[in-house]
Amino acid sequence: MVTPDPTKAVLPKDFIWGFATASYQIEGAPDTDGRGPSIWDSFCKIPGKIAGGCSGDVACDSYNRIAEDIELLKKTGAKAYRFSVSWSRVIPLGGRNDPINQKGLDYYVKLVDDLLDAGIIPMITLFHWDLPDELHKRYLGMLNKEEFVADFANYSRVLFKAMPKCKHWITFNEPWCSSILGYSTGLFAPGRTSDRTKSAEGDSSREGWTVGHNILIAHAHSVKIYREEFKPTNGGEIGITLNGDAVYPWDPEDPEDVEACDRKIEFSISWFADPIYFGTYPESMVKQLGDRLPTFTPEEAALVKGSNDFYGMNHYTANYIKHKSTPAADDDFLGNLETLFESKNGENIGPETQSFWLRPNPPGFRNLLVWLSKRYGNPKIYVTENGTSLKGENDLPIEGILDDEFRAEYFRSYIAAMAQAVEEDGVDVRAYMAWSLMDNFEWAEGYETRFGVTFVDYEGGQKRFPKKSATVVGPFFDKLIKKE
Ligand code: PNW
Repeated sequence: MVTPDPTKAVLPKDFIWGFATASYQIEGAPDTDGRGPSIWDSFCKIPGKIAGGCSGDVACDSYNRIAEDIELLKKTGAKAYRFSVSWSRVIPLGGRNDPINQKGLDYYVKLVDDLLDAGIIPMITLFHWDLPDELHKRYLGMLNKEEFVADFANYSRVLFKAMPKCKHWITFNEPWCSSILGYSTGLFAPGRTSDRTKSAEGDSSREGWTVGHNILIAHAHSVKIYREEFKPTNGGEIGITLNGDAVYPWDPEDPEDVEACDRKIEFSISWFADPIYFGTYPESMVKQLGDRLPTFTPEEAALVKGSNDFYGMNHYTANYIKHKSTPAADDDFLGNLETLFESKNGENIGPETQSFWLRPNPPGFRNLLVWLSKRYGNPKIYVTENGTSLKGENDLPIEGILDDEFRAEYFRSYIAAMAQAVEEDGVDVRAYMAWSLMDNFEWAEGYETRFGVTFVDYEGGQKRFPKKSATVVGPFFDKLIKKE
């Protein structure tokens, strides 16, 4: 089914849209101008961790081709660009007493200036998973609350000070992924898990929850610094970006499946959003995890509560949710339930993509926007990522890759669902960043999975070729955004 073209402008006049990327996924140049290694540089060196045994060593070579990338953005008509800073480019060893690498910092200062000159609003993510490797070696990185919080505070301050012209800041990208994939399943750097076939160290029953807790406190400190030391003079705003999938009960007649749906969202989103909006963890998590879930001191709870100027939302897919009747396993992180692509009645959630976890289901986006808006008191929402891979895209000849109607239709239908949530349900969405500006290093899936609206020819010297989808997003938003 083809989504009808929007007939009405329903998004606010100052709505901003654009594309997102992340440092380790696009920059390459791991040693250039004094950059230090991150945990992803080290993780990629471990055999078997990344599909095809590849790394971000070259990626899209964006560190050297940033002028070209800005041209790409201009061609799409984008109003904004969300990118992340590589911490170890700016402070190669990462710590608060370690030297700043001026050349690394200058790269981002110039990027902000060049974007603004091109009429594009910069949106900076401070942390998109590439922790300086030295901090992991020194004190186990995000597992160490005192050290990590102090080092992240220092790093944030360095960036806020250097880039007063940036008015949109995101502290952490998807802390769920850092915590669970990095410290419970071990699929992402630093790869810690209880599974001794994958890692010599780790405790999946506890470490993920500890890391999530420490990230929340680091986020809150960074927000306090921004609000007290920078916001009064620079204006600007700051928030966190959380990932979460939409949910449908596997059996809509079974109240336990219906209840498990909320629990699924609580274990992914509310884990972070409840402390930020209410100062407490969700009851369902406290109940299942007991003392494995850390507790906030009253000072910490007060610091974390209210620490969002906007809600950053990354969203891709949906699942059918089936409750489990047996007690939760120690390494369970979903809320004691199963996530499925088919319902009891045999309905399919959406077509397959190249990503095992991703099946498009646009109405789910609207449902989740409504759920979030209700639970958190109608916050201002920035969609900071949304996009899809295509089954078998990498195996197509270039003409096939450039004709990515499946991705174009994903964007039309997801953006239309978002517009409905705004118009009919009163959800306050103010920004939308498509993932991603270009094909890039898709973490453990390497380069086989492409998410870009621009094809990057990895074998042919990282040349860029816009796909059909790159030309679709702009005109679609043009019709949806009010002119006055
Ligand atoms: C997000 N999952 O990650 C990230 O923010 C991006 O860096 C990434 O490239 C993009 O989505 C596409 O994957 C996710 O396994 C990675 O459920 C994995 C999952 C979800 C999000």
